[in-house]
Amino acid sequence: TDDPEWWRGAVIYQIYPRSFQDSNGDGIGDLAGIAARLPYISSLGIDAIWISPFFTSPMKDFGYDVADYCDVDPMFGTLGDFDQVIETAHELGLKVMIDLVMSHTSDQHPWFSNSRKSRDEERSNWYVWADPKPDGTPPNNWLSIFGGSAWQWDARREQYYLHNFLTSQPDLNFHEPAVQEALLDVARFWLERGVDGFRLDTINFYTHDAQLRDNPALAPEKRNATIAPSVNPYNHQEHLYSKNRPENLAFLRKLRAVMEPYGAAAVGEVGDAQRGLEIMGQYTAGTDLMQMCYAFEFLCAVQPTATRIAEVLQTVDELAADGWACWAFSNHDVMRHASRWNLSDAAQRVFATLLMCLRGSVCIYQGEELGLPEADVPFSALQDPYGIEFWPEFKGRDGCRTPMVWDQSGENAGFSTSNTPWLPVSKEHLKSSVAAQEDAPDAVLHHYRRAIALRSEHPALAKGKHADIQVNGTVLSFIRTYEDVAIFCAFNLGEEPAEVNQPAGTWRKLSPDQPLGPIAGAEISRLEAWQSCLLIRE
Ligand code: TEU
Ligand code: CA
Repeated sequence: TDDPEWWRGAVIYQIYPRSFQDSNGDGIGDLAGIAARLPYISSLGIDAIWISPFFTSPMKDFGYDVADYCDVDPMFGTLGDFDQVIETAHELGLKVMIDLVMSHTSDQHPWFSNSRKSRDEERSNWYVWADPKPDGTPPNNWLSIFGGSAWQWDARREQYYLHNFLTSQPDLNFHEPAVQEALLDVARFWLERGVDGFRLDTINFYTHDAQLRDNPALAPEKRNATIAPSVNPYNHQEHLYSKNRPENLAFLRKLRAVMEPYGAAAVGEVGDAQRGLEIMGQYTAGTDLMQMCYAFEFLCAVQPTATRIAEVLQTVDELAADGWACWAFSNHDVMRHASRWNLSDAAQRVFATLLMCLRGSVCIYQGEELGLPEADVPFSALQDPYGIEFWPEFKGRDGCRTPMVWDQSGENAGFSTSNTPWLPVSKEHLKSSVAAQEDAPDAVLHHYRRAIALRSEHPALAKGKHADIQVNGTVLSFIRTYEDVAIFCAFNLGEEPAEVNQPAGTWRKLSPDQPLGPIAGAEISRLEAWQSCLLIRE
């Protein structure tokens, strides 16, 4: 389809390529593996895939450290393999979004090699270099998300360089016009190759304060009490100057202008514990910035209550009134939500239905549709530098990155023929493999398919407005409206039966032949524990 608004309300399936399907037995997933599994992805009824980075990389952050933006890492295959992914995806009617990591490169990128050589190279100013304070300490108090100062001393240039993430991920200097041009060229390269859009990594980190002012400490009342400073001091600083700078908008406008002739869409990742939705509002306002921003609100540690979800939805309506959110419950950075929220099977189904009823676009992360719990990865098998740094208080991101479980064949559940996949397949996941669930009509996988199908059949669910967001004890309800269609959605997020405020008018059950878990009778004044109900107005 050539609908320029294909992204609005779309269901996007996130693929973590290392862990999806290995096609050549080296224990690492690859592009040919993805191509082979596209029919499965298509069978879910989703609209688009987002593939986490597969570019040339030393893999210190598993591809989020790019050494060549315009080539495929040999580990993942070739540009030809990527062309094959696009071609097959398009044949199946799937859009392809790739993950561009523009805020920083790998320290192995030739741009950085040149920049660190001396202060008079062509690309000397392409990264954020600064002199030490008189006592030799870093230029300011900015912190890295992955631990310690955001500044790394470079003995050759005798200066510090900025890295918001690993020391091996130096930040590009967006105040240098040539940097912006080079990055726009990267976007053009992939658009010319046929991609339909981008997931843009950490867009609120693009620009830093040129005066390098210190960040203030975060006021105690704004702190997340569950995060001790010893675990990650980053969360106790207000990142006023190291990110969210107003100059980001000018670059995002240029990027959008490059995308426009291709009808491409972008979802920008805005990580900010305090101001995420406000920044979403800024970055998705109007029609010349981002189409969508990726929201962290439901990637939270604690299971969101009906009240919390209502509050988030209302805040988006206020702060991003003409913008657009992209929601996710799980991704490659956080504990899988089945475990993070400690969900029963019934709870998991209600949350899946809820996700498919949210105003915004939505992402599901590979294995989420199987209801996989977080895998238990022992320290000895750990790969994630973030986990290694903060173990055991924070166990890192490997537990959500273990290989996809396809069937019961061999040791590796159909993921790989290697004896040593890069992360071990979780034994606990085996019973939930795709093959096992395909044969079980009651499986979570089929529930996801039905919920996704409802969303794509009803534009009201995908892109309708909200009306009447209500909380009644543990019950969240809202009405989604689009043109003259209205759909009432109610979810009991609690362990006890609960009352529902019935909307006025005549309503009938939506697709009674496709029940979303147990649907209550025509009288929906009462929902059982962990039950949802969708009604369409006659
Ligand atoms: O993540 C950005 C980001 O905000 C994460 O650091 C997040 O806060 C953290 O992982 C929570 O556990 C993106 C990518 O998704 C992540 O995989 C990369 O490591 C990071 O950027 C650096 O490129
Ligand atoms: Ca491989």
